[in-house]
Amino acid sequence: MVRLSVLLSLAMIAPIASNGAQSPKNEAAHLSSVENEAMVENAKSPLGVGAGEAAQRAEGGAAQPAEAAGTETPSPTEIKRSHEASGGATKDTGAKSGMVVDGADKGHDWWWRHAVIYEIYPRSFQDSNGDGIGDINGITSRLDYLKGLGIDAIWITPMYPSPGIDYGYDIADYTAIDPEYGTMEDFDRMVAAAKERGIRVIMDYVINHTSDQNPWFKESRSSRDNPKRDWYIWKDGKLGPDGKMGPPNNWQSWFGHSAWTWDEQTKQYYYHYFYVQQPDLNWRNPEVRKAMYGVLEFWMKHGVSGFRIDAVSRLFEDPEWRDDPYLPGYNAYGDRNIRHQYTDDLPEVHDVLRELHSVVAAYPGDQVLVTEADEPDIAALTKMYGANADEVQLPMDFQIADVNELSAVKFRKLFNEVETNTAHGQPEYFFSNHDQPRQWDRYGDGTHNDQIAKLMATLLLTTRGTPQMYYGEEIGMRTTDPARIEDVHDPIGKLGWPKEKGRDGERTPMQWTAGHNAGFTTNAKPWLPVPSTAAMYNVETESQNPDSIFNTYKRLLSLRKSEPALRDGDYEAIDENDTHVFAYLRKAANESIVVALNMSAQPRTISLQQAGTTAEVLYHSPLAKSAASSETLDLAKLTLQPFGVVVAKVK
Ligand SMILES: [Ca+2]
Repeated sequence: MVRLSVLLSLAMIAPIASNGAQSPKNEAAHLSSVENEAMVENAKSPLGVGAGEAAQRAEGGAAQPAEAAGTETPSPTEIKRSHEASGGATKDTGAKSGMVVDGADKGHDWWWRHAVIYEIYPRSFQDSNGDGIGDINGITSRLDYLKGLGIDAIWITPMYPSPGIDYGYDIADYTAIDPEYGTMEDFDRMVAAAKERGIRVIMDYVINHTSDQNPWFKESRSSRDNPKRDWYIWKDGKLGPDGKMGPPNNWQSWFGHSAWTWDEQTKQYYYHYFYVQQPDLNWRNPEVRKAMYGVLEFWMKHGVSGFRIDAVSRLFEDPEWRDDPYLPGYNAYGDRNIRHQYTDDLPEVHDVLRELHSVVAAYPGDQVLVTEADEPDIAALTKMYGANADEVQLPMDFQIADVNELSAVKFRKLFNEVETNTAHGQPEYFFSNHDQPRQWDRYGDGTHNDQIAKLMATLLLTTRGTPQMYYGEEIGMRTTDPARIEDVHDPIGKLGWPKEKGRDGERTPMQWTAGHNAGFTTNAKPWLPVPSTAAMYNVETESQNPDSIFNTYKRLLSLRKSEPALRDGDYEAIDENDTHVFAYLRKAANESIVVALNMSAQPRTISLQQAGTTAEVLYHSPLAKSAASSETLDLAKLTLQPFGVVVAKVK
């Protein structure tokens, strides 16, 4: 689902952002609810079905689970062990203070701990049949490219049948492929071809709501006594002081106005956190859980290796239906500001995450769960791992994604927090995705943007964690908003124009070549226009230039694989008083790699003797005139150019 609060800081960087104007998204972000301390009693609903049982039901019990790419040993829950290094208590002792983390066990080589995940927006990646819309066969045709780049897994945003109100995040059928993107056979072929190349497939799992065109909802709204009535949140209206019937309470939709919509036929309101066409599922109903866990089984049988769970904090609402508290002022939609206290981050979310974990853990292939965890701080993010490492392996770290300025101080603080949090879990880092302006626009200064793109690549690919890239960031794609309201596809942009131009700008077609429509489609009219910058920033052109953004990514991805310290090593910040240069060590048993990132527009000379005396350059940008890779650096006196970076092996 949409990520809105990520735009919170955009206003601060307005001068360099392509669409830096304060937007409804930004203002809505201010409403983002923080943790809710006084929350309802944690009422655990029964799962109602064992994972294995659900697996059998999902496809008549006949199919064997498909082997995922690079499948190793099965991943039963008992493999989870304590994280001794960080002092986490073991499962047996009932960890209360410490946490244990799935994958902390050095004896098992969890693929997702050292994988690089690449997010594909399928509509915009590669069109194979000339209709101007990217598709599954298009992705398959680019798997060699992804393998060559060094990608281990792809997360594909929704390709399920959908009316497209929220571009796929309103799902009408969870176990089918939208004909716009191809067929189930195309999907199976893609997964098999990916597996041959050692690439895993992660599916988007939109869990909070369905489309109003989903047959489940159609049944639910057909009558008050339909068996699926309780699959969604239905409620009588409430008489207001004026004697008129109104919504049950003051809950607001993320997109403005009441979160309740009146249904004339059955004379009740249904609840939707997001659009009117996206009714929320009732996760307190065991049948809903059973059906949604069956969805996981279905895709695992088709060979996927995990799921990215959408908008997970919104799964539950206050069972007492209390009004949310008002905050001062009004939002961009003209509503009074409220805190989403009773509709966000209820503790029962974690019951569901544990259940999801057990469903996928019963399958082979080390299935991974990634969450859209737009948590306000490290403590909230840490909770996503689960007290016994029994929830999510990879919560996406939006804190680091959304620093939105090149600040050595801020990045150091956040990366240090990740190291010292009680779970010491594996973080997932990213800077761009389909919901926010691309990093080129949010972190660029207008003068050194290409060099900054290389610095961001270094930051992403040399820190401890699982990096997630967004298609096109490896060639420096930038946000290109529509020029006219008639051209806008994203409903947010239609609603908010011209202040808010929506998310089309970060979803433009992948730029493969300098030729017609950047090689994305043979159609005269791609679904979104190809930006003019594609003439310079494309895979074909950049491949020829050893110092391009593309070749920087390639080099760093390759180093991440070849250098154990970058692949698996510990992280340790060094020279921590420097306000301009963010420097750190990555340490494995037999090697130590130093990384220094100059986050300022001036040359900086630093001393990193803490790391050692000399170091051999693995990657250096921009390359100093005298320098070549294989150069030996004097760590006592090291000069970095504006936004310059160095990655070097300590001798
Ligand atoms: Ca197509």
